[in-house]
Amino acid sequence: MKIKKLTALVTVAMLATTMFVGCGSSSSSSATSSSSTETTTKKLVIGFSQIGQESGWRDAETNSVKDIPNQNKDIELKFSDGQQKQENQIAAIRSFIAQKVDVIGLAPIVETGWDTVLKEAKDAKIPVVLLDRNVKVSDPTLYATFIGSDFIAEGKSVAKFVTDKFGKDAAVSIVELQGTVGASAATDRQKGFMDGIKDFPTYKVIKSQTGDFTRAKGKEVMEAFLKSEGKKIQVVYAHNDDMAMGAIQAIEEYGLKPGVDIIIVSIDGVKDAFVAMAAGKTNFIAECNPLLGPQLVQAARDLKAGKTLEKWVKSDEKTFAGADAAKAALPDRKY
Ligand code: GYE
Repeated sequence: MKIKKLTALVTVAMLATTMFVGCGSSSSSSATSSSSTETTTKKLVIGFSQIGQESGWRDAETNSVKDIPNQNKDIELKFSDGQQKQENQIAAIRSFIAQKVDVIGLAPIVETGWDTVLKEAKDAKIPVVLLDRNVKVSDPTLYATFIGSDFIAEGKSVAKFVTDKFGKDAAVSIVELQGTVGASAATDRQKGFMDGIKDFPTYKVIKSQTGDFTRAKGKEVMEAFLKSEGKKIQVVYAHNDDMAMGAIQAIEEYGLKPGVDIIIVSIDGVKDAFVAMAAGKTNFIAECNPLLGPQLVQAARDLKAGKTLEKWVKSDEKTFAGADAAKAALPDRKY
């Protein structure tokens, strides 16, 4: 009797399982059939590893990338925010590889330390497109292309504005707010600027410290600079606009006039910087284009089609000096 009951139970359980499996298979077969109709229109999948949210520039780039699927119905985007940690970016790339995306986009927080994970992507035959910042790798075939700005040229253009303004023989005391330590955008902007003032031996960078590309840190570091150097400071060179905005606040709180008592020069071209320059609070902006989503799409399509890309697709950049230039440019600023 007991055995009979057990057999009945097992039979019911088996039936239920079959029904469940049957159900599952029918739904999965409908999924298969819908994906088979999709095979002709199979989406191109891009995995993008972003650095974080440190600046207005970064937000503009994020928006540009996140807009990709809206503008391109045949593209699926997987987006990951690294929250300022290289290890998070490496984990994101590994997860994109596991998910077998078609192309990986990477905005690398720092230049070094990417060899291993890029090799893994290469072994999986997934091309990597570097967006906005560059890497230093042992083998250049570890990435397909770098889409971004010439940071050395940006630094040089800032230096040229300063040397033109103060002239050959002036003794000029400069403080520098550096971007994220180890980032190509910081290293090269410093290099370009130093190169630009090298024939001006009376120009001195008297203080230089990182402000991590953020407004809050830019303000904090500028406060410390003002505390130790005070009115000696004639120029603030900020590696991005957000740190310049922080410096403006610090200078105002210190009781000096930014843009007048202290000349402020920075890079990016975000709207806030143009508003500040229109108000005379900052003096020079070297533009750096964050709207790289469409170029990432183009690169992904080309790679999927088997094309070899140029190793560096350079952004076009403009420079702007003074309140009038800022006022004229403001209505057209896109970020
Ligand atoms: O200038 C800065 C951002 O990598 C070019 O990163 C980018 C830089 C940009 O946080 O504002």
